Amino acid sequence: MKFECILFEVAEGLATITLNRPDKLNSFTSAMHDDLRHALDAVEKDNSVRCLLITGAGRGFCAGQDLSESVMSGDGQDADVGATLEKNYNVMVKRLRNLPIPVVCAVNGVAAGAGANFALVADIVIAARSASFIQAFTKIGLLPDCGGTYFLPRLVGTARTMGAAMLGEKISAERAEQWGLIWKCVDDADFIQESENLARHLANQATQGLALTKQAIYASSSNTLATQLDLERELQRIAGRTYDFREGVAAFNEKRPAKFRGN
Ligand code: T3D
Repeated sequence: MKFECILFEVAEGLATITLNRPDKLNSFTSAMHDDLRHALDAVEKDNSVRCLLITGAGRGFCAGQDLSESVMSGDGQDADVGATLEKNYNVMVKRLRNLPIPVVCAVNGVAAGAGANFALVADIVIAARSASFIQAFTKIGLLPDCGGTYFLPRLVGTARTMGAAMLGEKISAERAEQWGLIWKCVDDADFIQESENLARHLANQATQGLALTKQAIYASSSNTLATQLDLERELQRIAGRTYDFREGVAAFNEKRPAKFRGN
């Protein structure tokens, strides 16, 4: 498969997408969206893939929409930002959220605008200490998109969301970890190794159990306790019928590491 704006590889159950327009801080172009669409097609079709890792090449993670390709970059007469969201960003966010495997985002540098919220789509976000998150939209008269108005208040509450969205200030990776915006901030020197270790670990876990974990946790914000308990019961029934559950219990009882197959 040929890609123009990303690198894509699959090895030992781990698919890795690297946004690859480093000179422009990996900002999104329509060609990059096409590449991401095709990479996600490949991930969805390949049953051997048990974890997806997303990161960026160079000093930035992703600076959001490439503003030289913005709907506003011409005369702006027919600007319809909603159409761009509908065609590219919204589809991508929903596909990533619904992937039945863990998605890890390794934020190597600045993540701004749609790039910041693209990172937050992931199930687990790890960031280099020098990385940062900027809700840059306010500086160009837009509101947070790419799921930002959904993810941010759920992750950090309304007060911090409003501050981040209205002021557009840089939020350091350390602060993002303190706020609970991301899972972990790690020293730059350890970042690549730790991100890969984390993703490889997940690629060897009980994949179906992890898919059901995602499903239950993401459903919880709109469920009552009673509905959520019912959902846990139903999903645990499914998990309880997997090979990996049998293997996990057997491994515990036999005092040996489990060898999960992902089903
Ligand atoms: O169609 C639509 O418009 C709707 C879609 C909206 C979704 C969105 O994502 S809106 C938000 C778009 N993003 C931004 O507003 C962020 C713009 N970038 C920045 O504010 C800064 O670049 C950063 C704070 C992220 C990083 O600053 P810094 O000083 O570390 O780097 P820099 O020098 O600004 O950028 C380096 C290069 O990347 C530079 O190119 P050059 O001059 O060396 O050739 C810069 O122009 C380019 N770059 C950075 N961000 C973008 C970009 N080029 C195009 N689009 C970008 N978003």
